[in-house]
Amino acid sequence: GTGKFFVGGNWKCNGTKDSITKLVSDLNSATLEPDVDVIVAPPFVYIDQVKNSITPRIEIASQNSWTGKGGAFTGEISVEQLKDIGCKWVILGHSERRHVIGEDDQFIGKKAAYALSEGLGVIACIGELLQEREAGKTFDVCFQQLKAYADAVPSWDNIVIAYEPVWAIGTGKVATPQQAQEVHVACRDWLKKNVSAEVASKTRIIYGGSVNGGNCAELAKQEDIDGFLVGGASLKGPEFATIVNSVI
Ligand code: G2H
Repeated sequence: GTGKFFVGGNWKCNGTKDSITKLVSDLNSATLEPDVDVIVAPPFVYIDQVKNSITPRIEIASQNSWTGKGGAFTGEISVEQLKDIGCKWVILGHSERRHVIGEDDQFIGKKAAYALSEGLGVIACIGELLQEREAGKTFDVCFQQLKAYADAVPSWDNIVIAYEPVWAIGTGKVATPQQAQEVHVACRDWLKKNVSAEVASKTRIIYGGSVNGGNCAELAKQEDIDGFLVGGASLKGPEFATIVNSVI
């Protein structure tokens, strides 16, 4: 793998004050391998609660951020506000935002550039739809999404790429370790050709899509899988700890 293993828990639009109190307490009592960056991304409204109760061993991400400074943008949350309540990271370009909400590459690139300029780390998601995979367009789609980030950001120092094939998200249908590895290698190669050899060798590429306690170990063995972005299984403390501890 490349760099420090990175495991993010994307809680999506799940949880209540009570269920999150329980999840945080389970995470606080879990044994986590020291050599792993561990991040959780609660829904906005619970970030403050989580930040005030979770072990400092685990950093907080938001699941979205606005493209610029706050102001008259009803319903949006600014990067400055996220920093103010203790976020260190933001997940951007998640397939649910691309395909359910309708965010496009340019909009996502703008958000990434602004978040980075303010010092947040960006978990930059990419990934193909099932029909794109079946049409043999997986690499094209991933490269186009990578290019949108590359065109927008001044530096890759604070970016982790999350490859999440859309057909594997929340479906229980995980990519095989070989399928994931193949795309991770292709993305690294794209970075080498289009950004720099240094960025290609330093940027962590994590996998997301139905990762769980049972399949994480095989995926983690792949040379170019540098961690995971976990949805459903991150809502269970002990299982999330198992995934964190799958670091080789
Ligand atoms: C992919 C993943 C986390 P899940 O979206 O971002 O979710 O593990 O539930 O497929």
